[in-house]
Amino acid sequence: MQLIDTGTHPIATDEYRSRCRAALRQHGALVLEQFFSPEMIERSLADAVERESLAFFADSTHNVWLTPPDPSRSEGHSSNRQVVSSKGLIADDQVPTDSPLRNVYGDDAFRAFLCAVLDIDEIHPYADDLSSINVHYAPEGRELGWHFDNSSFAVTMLLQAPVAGGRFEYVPNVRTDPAVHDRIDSILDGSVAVESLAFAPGDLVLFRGHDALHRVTPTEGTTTRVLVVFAYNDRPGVGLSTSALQTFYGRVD
Ligand SMILES: O=C(O)CCC(=O)C(=O)O
Ligand SMILES: [Fe+2]
Repeated sequence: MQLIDTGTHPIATDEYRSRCRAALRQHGALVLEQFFSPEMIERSLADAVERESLAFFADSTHNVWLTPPDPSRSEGHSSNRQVVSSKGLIADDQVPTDSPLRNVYGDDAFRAFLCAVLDIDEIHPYADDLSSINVHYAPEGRELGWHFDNSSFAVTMLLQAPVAGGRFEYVPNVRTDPAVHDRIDSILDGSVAVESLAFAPGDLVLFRGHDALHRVTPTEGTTTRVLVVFAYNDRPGVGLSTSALQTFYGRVD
């Protein structure tokens, strides 16, 4: 099965790689439309829909930093303001062994392309059994609250768009702003304009979510938003702590 449309997206060429690298550097996000083949999307979506009932929904609240609350700060401080994340997910060990997602994740040409575009020397899977490939599900009314990612980059692919809602919204360079707490307040209060990133099933999305505050709005309508996260590290041997595994997956192995 062809995984990537290399006719439209010549990922092995220096010219294409530098164009993507420049665009990511400039915008903090890169959407490569129809990057994956229709067969790959169709197979992965069918596998994902079959496993939706296995998804773990933490139904948790968290702050934008994904850290525990800080009792030494005021209630309104950004470390104590809670947002809701109600989407669910399945972990790497629930993705079928013959899934085309595994072929993409492990593909040398794809990894070399990511290294070039992300400007990193090495790319490695997670050392734990749960984190490398995840499928996220947001049925009607479910969302992902405002947060900064712990990792410096994210690689995702939408498999199914909801009829409405499920919009990816972001504000670049918030973490690094000297007025970071005020910026967070106004974003959480909904008093400033935010940007949104449009992408469709089959698009490859690269996003620098470490410094950009971002969220996904609640799904509207009965079609579940389904999205794949390909999670990598630029160092070998990195796994999530048992407390992080428990929070994200409701289990540690
Ligand atoms: O669902 C998305 O499009 C983004 C997911 C995300 O921000 C995350 O998993 O940290
Ligand atoms: Fe994120």
